[in-house]
Amino acid sequence: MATAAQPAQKSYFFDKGYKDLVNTIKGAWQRNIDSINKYKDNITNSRYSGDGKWVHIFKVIVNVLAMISVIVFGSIITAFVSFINVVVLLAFMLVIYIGFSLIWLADRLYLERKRIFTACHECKEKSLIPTYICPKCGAKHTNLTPGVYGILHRTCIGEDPDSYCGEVLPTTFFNGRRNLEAICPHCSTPLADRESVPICIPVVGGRSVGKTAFITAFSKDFIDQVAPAHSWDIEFYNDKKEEIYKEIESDYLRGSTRMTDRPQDINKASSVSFSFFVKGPEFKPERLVHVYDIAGEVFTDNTENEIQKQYEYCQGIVLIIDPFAIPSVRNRLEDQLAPEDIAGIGKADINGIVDSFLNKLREVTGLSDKKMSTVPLAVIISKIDSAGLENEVGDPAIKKKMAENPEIFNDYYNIQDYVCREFLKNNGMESFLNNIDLKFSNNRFFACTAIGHTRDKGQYAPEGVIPPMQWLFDNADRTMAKTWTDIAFPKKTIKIKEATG
Ligand SMILES: Nc1nc2c(ncn2[C@@H]2O[C@H](COP(=O)(O)OP(=O)(O)OP(=O)(O)O)[C@@H](O)[C@H]2O)c(=O)[nH]1
Ligand SMILES: [Mg+2]
Ligand SMILES: [Zn+2]
Ligand SMILES: [Zn+2]
Repeated sequence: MATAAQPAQKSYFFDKGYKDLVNTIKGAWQRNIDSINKYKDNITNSRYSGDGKWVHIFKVIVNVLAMISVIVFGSIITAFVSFINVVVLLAFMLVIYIGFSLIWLADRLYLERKRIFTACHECKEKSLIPTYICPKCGAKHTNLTPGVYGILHRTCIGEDPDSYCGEVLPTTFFNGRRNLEAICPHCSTPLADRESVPICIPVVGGRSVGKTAFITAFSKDFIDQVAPAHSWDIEFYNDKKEEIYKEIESDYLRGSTRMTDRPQDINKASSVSFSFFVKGPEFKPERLVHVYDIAGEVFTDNTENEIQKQYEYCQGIVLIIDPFAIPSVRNRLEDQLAPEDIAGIGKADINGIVDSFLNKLREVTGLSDKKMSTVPLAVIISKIDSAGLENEVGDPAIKKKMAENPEIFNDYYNIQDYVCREFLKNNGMESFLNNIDLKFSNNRFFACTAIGHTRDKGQYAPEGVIPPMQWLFDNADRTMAKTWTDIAFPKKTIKIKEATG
């Protein structure tokens, strides 16, 4: 609980009460010393004032006795009274200490149990409690929790020593703290998280694999179809995110994608989050979805502006693979591709991307090579509308398998996982598959087309973008898993060995 001093009034017993006590005790002892000095003076005066010998002796005896009694009884009484004083103050301090500790604990447990934290949408740093801003004077309260400044409320004194603020601020989750304005403790970006439960999903992959197209298709379909079907309300995180959604809608309508830049200004973030709240009676508190779009360049050139802190706490990762970036697939099917599709092929080597991604993951999470990551990983083969890939990993391929051996191939998304792995294996990507299985204990393969056709040829017609996200969301969040149940994913996938005998 020890943190930087807050611009707030400390409770009496932890500040002024303690000083008052010290002064009282000091004063009492000083009075004893003063009395002793007075008796000493009496003796000195008697010596020089011409008292007779016997009178002087008498006065000496009386004053010495008085001094002794002050030293003995005065000290005992003063010590006793001081002791009572200390005990009473300590008792009050203890009661208050226990009081704020219990409420502090309740607050902390609530945040932890509900998995509430703030994932800065700008710098991606995680904080349990952001820096709250006093609505009256703008003072920064870096630790607005129950404590020595108050149990349920604290009084802001402001940061300027010459002016007193006096605003009373709530310090817990249950009396309005979430409604105060907040900023990121690391980069001071204004936050609007309102103590919601974040669901953070980065979308990773090389340049031009279709990350932005995937996010566009997912966001539009989730907000337009999935949310209304479940009676969830969507609210954009802030105006900037609403702007992003306008771009998403216009790209969706035209069937285009925007190239995601890595900003040249190194102070700007390399990844952009599209963030929105999902609200509904089942979500208490509301969920805050962050989908991170990262320029593919970041994975090929190692040129990101900031470390992607979200890997440390994200609840799921989408790894997109452009099938046409696999040499054998490209060689076999290139002549069936439209010129726009050839131009849009991902250029980087997939194993290189994965290695670079794993390095970054290791960097932020501190996971050792041997220790597998437990974060759910959805590996998605994109652009399956092109060159008849649907027949290899899409719906026709799944139906064919199902007809071939209905006993083993009895679950649609398990078959999709199976055909995707088989496809990658048959195209020289076995080491990639092994690497994924080794590093991610919870992984599932999917195939999708985000645009549904070659780009700029009309509105998006996505297929397969929602299932991987449902799988990730359900893994991330128990309440989601109970409410978003359009697809029931079996716990176990089909192993290639099992199926081939
Ligand atoms: N046929 C087809 N082409 C797609 C699809 N998705 C993406 N593409 C093509 O791939 C190109 C790149 O897609 P983006 O979504 O911009 O890829 P990205 O991964 O965001 O790329 P960077 O942001 O540059 O790293 C697009 O211009 C399209 O030509 C799809 O579903 N079908
Ligand atoms: Mg992009
Ligand atoms: Zn920040
Ligand atoms: Zn204030």
